[in-house]
Amino acid sequence: MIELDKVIVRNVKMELKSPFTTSFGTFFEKEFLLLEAIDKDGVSGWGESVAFPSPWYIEETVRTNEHMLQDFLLPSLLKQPIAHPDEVSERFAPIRRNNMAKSAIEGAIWDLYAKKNGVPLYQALSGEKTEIDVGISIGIEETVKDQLNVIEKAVGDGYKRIKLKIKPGWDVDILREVRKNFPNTPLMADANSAYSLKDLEHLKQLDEFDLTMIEQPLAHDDIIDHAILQKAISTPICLDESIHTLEDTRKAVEMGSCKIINIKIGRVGGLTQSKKIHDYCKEQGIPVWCGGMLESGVGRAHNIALTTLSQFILPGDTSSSSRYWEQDIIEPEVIAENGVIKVPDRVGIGYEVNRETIERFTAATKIYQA
Ligand code: OSB
Ligand code: MG
Repeated sequence: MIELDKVIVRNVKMELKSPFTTSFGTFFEKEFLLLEAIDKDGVSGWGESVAFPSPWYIEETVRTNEHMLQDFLLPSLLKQPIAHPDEVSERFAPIRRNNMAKSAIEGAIWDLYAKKNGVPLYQALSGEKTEIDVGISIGIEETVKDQLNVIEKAVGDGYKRIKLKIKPGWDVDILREVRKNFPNTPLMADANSAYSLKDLEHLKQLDEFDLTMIEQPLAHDDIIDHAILQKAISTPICLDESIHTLEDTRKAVEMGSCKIINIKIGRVGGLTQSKKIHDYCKEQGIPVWCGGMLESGVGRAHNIALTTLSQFILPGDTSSSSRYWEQDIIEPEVIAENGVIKVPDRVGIGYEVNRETIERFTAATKIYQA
């Protein structure tokens, strides 16, 4: 039984080493909620909300997450114990969407559960791999030269694939230039919903670059137009923003809207739902990979644990801590060496949180008592 004593919700701000630009805007720093669930025996489990301060990626924000946690999600967990983390998403089922808020506390409960059972989180999830292959997501730079330099460093670091952010006006020409300089590097592009079917002829030009996939070219809430686009291009489409549930996944796969799924734990409401989507994709022969949201070490640790499941065939976005942070909030920090992360075998998320560092980065703290 997991009987919670309290949940501490910290509002954390971490400086990014350098700005990160997508089709929808630029991140200069990372503000997020860090959750610590403490049970009656004093054991702590850690979770991270991947909601950003502004709703430009999907609709959730740091503040909507605070609201949902405070008024709905935490009260339902604090008043009644649970036997297994799978029950968290069941208990949250009457509450529509708000998946990032749900996932933040569910992740903390999974960590707590694994610690209480004396096992690493990846084993609690039935993960199989002891090391995972990872890629890197690279933001839009101001000049072609800058973009090529950043890619060159990432290739030198050994990442297994390079993901480039694209947008109208920064797509075909830059990809041609990148391909010319890196003819054999596994390359993909992420549009973060910057196009529509009006751009269909334009997007066909991407087929010449041998991309492993194009991620979320069309609207954040679309699966219909993506099916039309997928029929017109040979580059596999991967859906990110459009996938919030197993049902979204089933519909996208059945309609032929994509050939690959990006699973982000926060976007789909937690690890239990991520596993369900993973299992369905495995049955269907659809490759999956784990997306990133500029996470701190706690979120990274959850991504690593999930990626140990067998259908995570393609390298994900979980790069080294040092790709974004001067100092991460976990110890040791996450290290990808030649594009490989060794899965930690300590209990729970497998990394120690550094409470002093967390304290330094915390702007506000709220405590919710059972
Ligand atoms: O679409 O995958 C995305 C970052 C912020 C918002 C959306 C996305 C991303 C990334 C970064 O691509 C991935 C990472 O390194 O964490
Ligand atoms: Mg994406």
